[in-house]
Amino acid sequence: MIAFFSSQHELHAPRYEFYRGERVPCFEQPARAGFVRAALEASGHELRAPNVDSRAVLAQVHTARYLAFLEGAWAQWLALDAGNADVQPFPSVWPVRTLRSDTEPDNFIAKLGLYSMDSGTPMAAGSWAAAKAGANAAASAARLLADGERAVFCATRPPGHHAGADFMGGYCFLNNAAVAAQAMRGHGGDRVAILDVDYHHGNGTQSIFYDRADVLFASIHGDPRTEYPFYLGHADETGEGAGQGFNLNLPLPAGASAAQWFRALEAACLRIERHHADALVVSLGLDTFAGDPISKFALHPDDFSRLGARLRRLGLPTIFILEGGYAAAELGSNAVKVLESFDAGGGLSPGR
Ligand code: Q9C
Ligand code: ZN
Repeated sequence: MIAFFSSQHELHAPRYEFYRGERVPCFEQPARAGFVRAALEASGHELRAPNVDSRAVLAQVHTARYLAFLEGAWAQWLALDAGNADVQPFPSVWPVRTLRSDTEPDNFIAKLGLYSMDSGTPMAAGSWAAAKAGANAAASAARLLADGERAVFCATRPPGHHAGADFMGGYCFLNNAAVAAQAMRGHGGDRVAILDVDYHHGNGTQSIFYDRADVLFASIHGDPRTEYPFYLGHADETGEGAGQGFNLNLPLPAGASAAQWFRALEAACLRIERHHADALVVSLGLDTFAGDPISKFALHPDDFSRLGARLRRLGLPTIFILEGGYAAAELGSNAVKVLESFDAGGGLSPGR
């Protein structure tokens, strides 16, 4: 399978995040992409640099003021104090209920809070460049699909599915899956389905498409009653307005078995089949792995093969987007399991 990979990802290398008040090394670290790259190369997949500028599509899924803030954020941070080059900015105040989010404050940390859902998304000098390269990979994959490619993998980091139209969060800045889906719409696909299999609910992707019938969002994830992102991802979120019925959340309790997970996958696949999509975008988080350090599902490497085989049976042109997955050493081999079982047998399946 063709994979898009950009070495620009390395420019996003924050040194720490917070966990229960302590500084801890970032779980979402550059080595993750290194393992994915190595596994792809070792198994003979073709790596390409992104070759499409996502700027126009980004403007369709994110707000202009959020994109302007993200692009200029590091320069604003340095303008506060040249010593900030070695310091990570974190938000400390947020416009929650009763506070205004329509006006952008001048204060940098106040802006950072306006455009953040959490304090768990550390920013570094090259975060914009790395995130933009990931969005470019998603746009590049969409172009390849429009040109007839069966499936493409975007080996991107930072991830994207927690990023909403105007906020970052959960290690995510730009919503690569939303870019891929929107780009497929731009290439003439009438209906797109997004399947999010990351352990964490893809709140950003859900919110971007919540009132739309053209992009179905289906997600299997840890129950938000106990799992991040906590404030979205419940089963009763089914879409609104024209999008009513085009959002399917399948939360499972932390600790759910592989058997439970595959029952949910079957429900998601049946809903995707009913959507009669022209293309599928898979938010491929691999933090469902039993060995993941921050997640509580129990998938093993063979289960990732089973996932790829089931997705192949949907018979759809497919863009895989890397999301989470924090057992870095196993991330590449688990991703390759999905891609290779999807590829097995070649072209579009006879079911279509
Ligand atoms: N001590 C994705 O998988 N909380 N994001 C982590 C760890 C946030 C995960 C706490 C998890 C966000 C893309
Ligand atoms: Zn995740």
